[in-house]
Amino acid sequence: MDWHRIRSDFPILDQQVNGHPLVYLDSAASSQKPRTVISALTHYYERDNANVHRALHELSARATDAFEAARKKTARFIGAASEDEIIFTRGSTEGINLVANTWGMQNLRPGDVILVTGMEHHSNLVPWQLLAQRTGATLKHIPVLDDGTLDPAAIETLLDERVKLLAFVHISNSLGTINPARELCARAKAVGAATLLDGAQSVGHMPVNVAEIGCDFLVFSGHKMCAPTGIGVLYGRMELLEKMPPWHGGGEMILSVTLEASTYKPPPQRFEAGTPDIAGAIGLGAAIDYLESIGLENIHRHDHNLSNYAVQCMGEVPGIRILGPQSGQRGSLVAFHLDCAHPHDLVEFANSHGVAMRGGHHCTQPLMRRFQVPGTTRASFYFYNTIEEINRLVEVLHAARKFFS
Ligand code: C6P
Repeated sequence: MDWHRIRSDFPILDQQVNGHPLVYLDSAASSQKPRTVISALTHYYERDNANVHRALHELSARATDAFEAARKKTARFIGAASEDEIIFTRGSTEGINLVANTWGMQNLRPGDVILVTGMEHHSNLVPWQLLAQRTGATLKHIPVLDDGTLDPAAIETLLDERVKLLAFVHISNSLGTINPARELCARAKAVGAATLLDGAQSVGHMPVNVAEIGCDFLVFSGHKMCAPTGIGVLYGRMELLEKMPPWHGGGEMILSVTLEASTYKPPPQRFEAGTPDIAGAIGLGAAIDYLESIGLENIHRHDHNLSNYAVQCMGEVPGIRILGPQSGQRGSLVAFHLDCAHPHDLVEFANSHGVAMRGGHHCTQPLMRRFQVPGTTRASFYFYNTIEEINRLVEVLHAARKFFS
């Protein structure tokens, strides 16, 4: 693979920041966009822009075709049985809230258990807390071991017949841990629990196939996989979607409306009230084409090489503590704590050297408490990053040690 040529598909990366070449290491927060995605958006707004599903004129027909083609592409990309199992959302957060407010409200009773893990992003925790408060169900979590993996003994004891839903993150945004999705879904299924997989950090970084994994729901965000912000996906198994009531009411999700009551369309339209993010969905389709032209296996391998190399080199910086698995398979991010500097100060220092990282709790406050850190600094990679950029990061970390000591 010519990764340097692939990198040149991203115009934003070719710039100086604070007098240094930009080193963008914040893709776990949001990825950069290749020219093909930017062009798809420009083309849509310059040639085809109109509302979807509503009018019979040419532009509306073109917009509708492109929007629905993106849905089809997304279904194929994640191995869904039908495009009707793809609901466009604003992102992972909205997808999880949709499931909590529809499937959750319909299926949970006092005494039932919602099981999550101790490494969830707030998006996959707060909606379940709200749901537990509303339904009387109990929220439990699988604890995280010191090495950043889930405690297998606790899974054994916690996953019983009372569990109605297991909701867990595929790749932790704060540890880089890759959870064994297939195995966990099979165990949940064996006790009759439904499963929701938070793929915000995995989809677009590795092959993710819902049929192979066996999850009931999958959520992900376009902006973390080369697509625009404002578009995301909720995949749901049709057998479950069909039985779920609507969440948002409005245009496009109805069959008929009287002043007193309404009937609803089948999925996915039942869950897509109002004008959707048409350009965003088309951009997501372009991002999928782009990622597939490189190959998800290739991206995964490159991600893995970068993060393993980073763990090795960064581990040699005095006073550093790297969270999460230290070897083996891990996601493309390294979160760490440097004993001499607060994460926010370190992020500012790195920024003054052109290196973009994120510092703080990364929307995983319970996990920060678990590892007794106020927050971490996180370097996150994607396939457009290079070994040279990691070397630059390590140089900057050594310089930071001198500066803050
Ligand atoms: N994590 C990060 O810097 P949204 O905001 O809906 O696109 O994605 C939410 C979300 C859910 N799950 C996981 C595992 C995530 O990492 C994220 C987003 C970003 O880590 C922003 S906090």
